Amino acid sequence: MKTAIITGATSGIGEATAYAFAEKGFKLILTGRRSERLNNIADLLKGKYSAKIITLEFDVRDRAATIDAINSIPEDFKSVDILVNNAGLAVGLSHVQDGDIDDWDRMIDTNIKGLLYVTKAVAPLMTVRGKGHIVNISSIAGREVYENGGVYCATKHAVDALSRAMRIDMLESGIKVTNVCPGATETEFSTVRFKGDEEKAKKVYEGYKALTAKDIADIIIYIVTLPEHICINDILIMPSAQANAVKVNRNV
Ligand code: NDP
Ligand code: 8X3
Repeated sequence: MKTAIITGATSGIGEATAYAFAEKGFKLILTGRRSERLNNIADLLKGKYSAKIITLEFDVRDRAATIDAINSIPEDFKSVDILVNNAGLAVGLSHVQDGDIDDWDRMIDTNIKGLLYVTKAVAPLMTVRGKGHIVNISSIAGREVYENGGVYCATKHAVDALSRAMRIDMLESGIKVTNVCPGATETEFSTVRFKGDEEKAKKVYEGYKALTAKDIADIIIYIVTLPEHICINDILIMPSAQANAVKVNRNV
């Protein structure tokens, strides 16, 4: 039975990935800041799939809390096979010259530094066994830049660069690295970007069929259950109605 850690498992892609992994019989370590949600999801999955699950509540921006949480993983969950570095967010939309520096800090600290802290803490659990698979959630925003999204796009370009770097650095430790780039996926992402404005968030997904969190989770399951000798290095998944980061056909 394989063991997976999923960061940001309290909603969206992370939560859907937790469901998909539990259905396949993985042992799970689910993480996030909202402990009530984490525990509810864990209870549901234990009930539905008899899944073996522990939850770790921490903020990936907090270096000490991240290290402590990973170090607290009990012995019977320590043989980690898969890390899904999913926790992340966009906050605000603005031209760089008008940007809110607190928003920049939240994005950079979560999407880049948080991903690095988690990776650094988890990697020894893989290197000691000479195998593992890290799945980093980047974005179409890691492939393109768009107006008003500069800092978020920069963080996701950094995830792309780190995925490529990790693939080189971890090759001889037997660790596979996959960079997953979703296009528009309907989750809490836009509500967070618009700081709780649900009306604005809803408009992002109007007039076309966006991806669902489950669509991405199903692809992650495919990626991590391929034979050991195969690694999907990089994958870009878009809704059929989306051509690039900004061009969406809203008349479908
Ligand atoms: P959601 O807002 O639904 O989920 C984000 C998750 O990240 C939550 O579980 C949240 O948990 C967690 N998270 C955020 N900040 C922190 C933090 N500081 N510490 C720990 N956990 C944190 O959005 P998505 O599911 O859409 O986002 C998941 C990933 O997918 C992100 O990296 C995002 O950039 C990426 N992505 C999303 C796309 C989209 O269109 N939705 C497209 C491309 C990429 P909690 O608040 O409980 O801590
Ligand atoms: C989320 C997708 O296009 O809003 O990463 O940047 S986008």
